[in-house]
Order: sequence, then structure tokens, then C-alpha cells
Amino acid sequence: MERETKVSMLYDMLLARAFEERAAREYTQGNIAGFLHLYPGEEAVAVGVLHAAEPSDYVVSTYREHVHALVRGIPPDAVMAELFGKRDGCSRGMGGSMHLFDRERRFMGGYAIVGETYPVTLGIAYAVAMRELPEAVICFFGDGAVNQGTFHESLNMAALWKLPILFVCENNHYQIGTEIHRHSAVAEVYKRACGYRIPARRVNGMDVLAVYQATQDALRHIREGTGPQFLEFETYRFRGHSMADPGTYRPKMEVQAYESTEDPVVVAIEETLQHYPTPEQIAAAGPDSIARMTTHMNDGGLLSAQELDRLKARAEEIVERAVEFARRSPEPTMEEARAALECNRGAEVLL
Ligand SMILES: Cc1ncc(C[n+]2csc(CCOP(=O)(O)OP(=O)(O)O)c2C)c(N)n1
Ligand SMILES: [Mg+2]
Repeated sequence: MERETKVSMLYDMLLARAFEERAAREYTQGNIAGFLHLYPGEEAVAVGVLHAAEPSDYVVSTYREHVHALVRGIPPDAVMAELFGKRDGCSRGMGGSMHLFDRERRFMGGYAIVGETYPVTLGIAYAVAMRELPEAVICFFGDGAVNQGTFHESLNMAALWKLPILFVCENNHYQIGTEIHRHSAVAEVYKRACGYRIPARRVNGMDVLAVYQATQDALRHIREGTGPQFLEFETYRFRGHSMADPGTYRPKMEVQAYESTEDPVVVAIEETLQHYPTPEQIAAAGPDSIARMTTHMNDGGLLSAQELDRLKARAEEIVERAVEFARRSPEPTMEEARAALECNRGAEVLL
């Protein structure tokens, strides 16, 4: 792999981290409303997958999609402005954090409903297959989303019709607060794809180079016309499920009461803890994807400390400018909202 590609992937991860941490700050200051699901910890997945993709591929994502949108090439200004609900946002301020969209870049949306991405992907992939072009549709979803009925219906049809889909599971081991052993009968997500004869692999989602390689291989098979592929990337989110998840729904007194007694809740917590990864397991999984990539590049003599500082500074500056841009952008009007409804009616969406 070219040095430039590695530097570019590292930069995208740094930008992603800086963007999301800043979005969190803007949220707490009241500049972003609604739900805000952030991506720190998971950067290697979006960056590795989307660097391996072609601009002609389509991307369908979830509500945790800011970084997918950024790596896809939507300008940080337009993404931040959308988070702010402003007119210069990529969905003209009418979508917000969970509904980023950019037709020209074939970013076919973030979706708030868990499991909604599969049927949308299927429809796009069917259109692509009819046009017989070497394009693929990349479908992102979380580990919790594989328990939805649409997952099974869509995988079955995708395999049956040999559709050009890359299913990408971002397994961060949690569905909101529920750990995977508690929400899924099969904790190795990739095994589910075997039920539909879809080739599937589990890959370290904290290693951007491994993610890139696995995606390239999978996309090559898809372009050969052999049908869908499935990749499960094991990753971890460093923050809560969303910014709306501070845990304040439990009165302090109640929590303290449970903590201070030896009641069944304590036993249940201990039992739960047995399913959580031990510190040794976490350490064995390796460091943060950004730290890992930085070490890799330093060891290979590909990046000096000064260059790394410059990349970080550039990312911070781009994010600062995006926030300024979002602040200055006007609010959309009700007339614009109505016009958007009208213009979407019956419109051709695919390019
Ligand atoms: C159909 C549906 N049910 C429930 C929800 C509420 N909900 C939002 S996110 C989420 C958890 C999804 O977890 P996962 O797929 O693992 O994605 P992650 O948030 O970990 O990225 C749930 C249950 C929803 N948005 N849609
Ligand atoms: Mg999850």
C-alpha cells in the first residue's frame, strides 16, 4: 500500500475523532438538538471500508453515520451544518444528525430506524444489478440490528438474486446498554450470514489496514458478479450510546440503595460482569485504532512526530471552520421544508 494512502487514512481517523469530540461539545452547549450518536473508537471501520470503496459505489448507513459521511467526502462544513439543523447542511438542515444524505457522492442516507438500512440497500442493489455496472452497495449496521426481521428477509433475497451488496456489521458489542451475549443467541455475528450462503468473515475492526484489506477482497468478489459478501468488524465505542444517555433516569438515592445492599441486583450485576471482557482481553484486542496506526507508521519510518502534529492541527482547524460555517448558516424556512416534500415526490433518486 502506498504511503499516501496510509497517511490519508490516518488523517481521516484524526479528523473523525476531532469532529465527533467537537460535536459532543456543541451538543452540550445547545447548538445541536435531538439525538446525537457518536463514533469515537470505531473510526477504523468507516475509514478502512470507505477507502477501499470506489466513488461509484453506493453507501447506506445508520444513525451513527457522521464519520461515514465525512470519509465519503461530504465536506465537514456541510455535515456540521446539518447537525446544527442549518440550511447549508447536506440535507438542507431538514434531516439532522441521523439523516445525512448526499446524492452526488452516492451517500444514500443515515437512517434512524434499526434495520431500515437493509431494504433500502436491497432496492438500490437491485437497480444496480439491472444496469449491469461494476458497482456495489455498502450497507452499514450495528450488532443489535441483526436481530431485526428485515435482516433475514434482505439477506435471503440478496443471496438469491446475487445482488452486489457488501454487508458491514459494526460489532461494538452493545445494543444501547445491552451487551451482545444478552441480545443475540449467536454472538459471532458473521455466522448468521452462513444461513444464506453468503461468504462471511470476522475481522479486527480496530485495525484500519485489516479493515481495508478485507473490504478490498470482498469488493473484488462482488464485482466479479458472485453476489453479496458479509464482513463483521469487531470494534468498540468509547462513549455512551448517544449524548442523551447520561443515566440520569435513575434517582441517585435508588442507585445508592441498590449499591449499598446485598440484594439480588448485586448478584445480577456480578453475573453480568462475567460476560464482559476482562482487562486482559481488552488489552489483547490492541490499542485504539488511531494509536495503532500511528505506531505502525512511526515504526515503518512513514511518519515523523512533526508530520503527525501537523495532521492533528489540520484536523482541528477544519473542524473549527466547520463549526463557524454551521453557526453562520441560516435556519431553513417552513416554505423550504414544504418545497422539499414536493420535489421529492416521484423524483428519480439514483444517479
Ligand atoms: C426499529 C427500532 N427499534 C428500536 C430503536 C431504538 N434504538 C436506537 S439505536 C438502538 C440500538 C442499536 O444497536 P446497534 O445496532 O448495535 O448499533 P450501535 O448503536 O451499537 O451502533 C436501538 C434499539 C430504533 N431506533 N429502531
Ligand atoms: Mg452495537
